[in-house]
Amino acid sequence: MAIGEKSTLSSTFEQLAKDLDNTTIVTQNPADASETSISDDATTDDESISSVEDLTAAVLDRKPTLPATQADKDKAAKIKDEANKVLAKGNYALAIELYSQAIELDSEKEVYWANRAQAYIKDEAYGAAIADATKAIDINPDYVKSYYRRALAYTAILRPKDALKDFNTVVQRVPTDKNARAKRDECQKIVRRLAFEAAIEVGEERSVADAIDYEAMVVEDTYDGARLESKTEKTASGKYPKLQISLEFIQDMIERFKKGQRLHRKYVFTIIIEALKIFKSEPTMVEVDIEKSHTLSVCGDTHGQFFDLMELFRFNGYPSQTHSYLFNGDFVDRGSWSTETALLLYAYKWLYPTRFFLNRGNHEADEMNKVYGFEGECKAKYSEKVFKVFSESFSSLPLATLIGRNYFVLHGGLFSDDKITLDDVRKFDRFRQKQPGQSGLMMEMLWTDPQPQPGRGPSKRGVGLQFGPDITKRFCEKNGLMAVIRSHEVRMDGYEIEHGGRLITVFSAPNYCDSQGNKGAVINIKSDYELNFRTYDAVPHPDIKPMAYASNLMM
Ligand SMILES: [Mn+2]
Repeated sequence: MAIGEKSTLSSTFEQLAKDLDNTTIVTQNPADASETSISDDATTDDESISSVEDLTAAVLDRKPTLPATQADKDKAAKIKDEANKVLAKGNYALAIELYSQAIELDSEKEVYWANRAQAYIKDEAYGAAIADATKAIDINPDYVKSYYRRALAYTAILRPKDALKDFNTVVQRVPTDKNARAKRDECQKIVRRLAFEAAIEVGEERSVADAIDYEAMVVEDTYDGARLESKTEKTASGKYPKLQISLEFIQDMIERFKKGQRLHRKYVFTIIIEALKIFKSEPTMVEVDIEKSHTLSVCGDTHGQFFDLMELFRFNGYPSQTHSYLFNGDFVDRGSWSTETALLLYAYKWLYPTRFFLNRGNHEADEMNKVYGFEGECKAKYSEKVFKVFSESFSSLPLATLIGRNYFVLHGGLFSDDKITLDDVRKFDRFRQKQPGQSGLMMEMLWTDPQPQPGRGPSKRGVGLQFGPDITKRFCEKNGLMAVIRSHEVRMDGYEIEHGGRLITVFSAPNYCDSQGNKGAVINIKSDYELNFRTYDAVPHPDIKPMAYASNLMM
């Protein structure tokens, strides 16, 4: 894995580490998710789901059926060489398949497990990567690459303490490895910083947004962009001037972003805070019907791929009073135009509050933004305060949208408990917890994935769980739904219809991370509630790589 450029994030970590040299490390608690009942009285037959440890135990328990013959070993070695080539070319799924074949033939060779772990990392199946790396260590504790890969996977699922142990092992065994040492140091800083933030986070909830008086901010005469105009608005306590958004302003904003220009900080704050106010007024599950001659377009992850978002609007139509959009989470992180993407979507939310919708994704969360780029990008292009206000807005985003009582749209998927109904989602108080956390209703809505097998299973990504076609069918029947629409996973065709037609994945970041070669997709729905899929390819963008603002650890 190549070492990334030094991000702005790391200098902050350096400063924090200096500040923290005398701070005692305390145990970090995951975000509080205790108010949901789903973990208490689960009625599923599945005994162990969702933890990386369970997945790992299953892999470790796997015993070879027969000792490998020399012929098996030779064949396995050849398949492994082929898998290495395929992995280098970026075909992760095929690489995983080939390493699996090698493991079938010769299951006691640590390299096959360690290499499959690397392929899983590339495929974002971090839980599976941890399990394989652990198996490789079990076979040969001296094969150092296994610790390094497991550390990367732990980092990716935000378990820096576990990652740190493995990075320490690598540094101890290979003291000359500068890359590993740099990652170890970075990881140590993150662990300290999280401990520090947990320590200063006391009960009192202060709103950064409330403390910002954006109306009073002055836009200098030298600013060459369009300006927001004020209109006098009547309130109970009198008449006040209030900034208004217009289509002209948004069009100018798009042109600025295309040219690599920034928006004035006053407008950045104004747009985020105006959108935040609207999110706060919306229910946890927004319910929309589609009127005659209107269209609602449902999009999946966009991940800061602003130029591809422009392509989507170009061929599918820009948002308007008769063309609604729903963006189903993960519009920030990874792509290096996440601020542009989020600001544009928020501006449309402000302009068309009852026509334009956003669901929260698992990347609209602080810990993800620290690692996958959005926090670094906010600091590089605007300021830390801009990130803080964005973070506050993320905590206010609705978690789901119900379209015409037919389609339940949410970022991840269904739940660990069959008892959960649409009414539970409707009633869920999302403001009681700011972050999705490690368990509970919000985490499951934002993180889970489908699986082809019936029942529930451990998550290959190491967070959440997987649910089968029977789970989806029961949920749809019980709640009177035609289907569940979710995003969260790349699909080569941009979308996939699974679980007998009752589960649809839609993903709108074509050529995800500039490397996956997938199409993007959008679902257009009119008042007949039929689903019409359109797909599109990635378009060229300025020469800035994905993850340019991400933590060095992820590069
Ligand atoms: Mn996601």
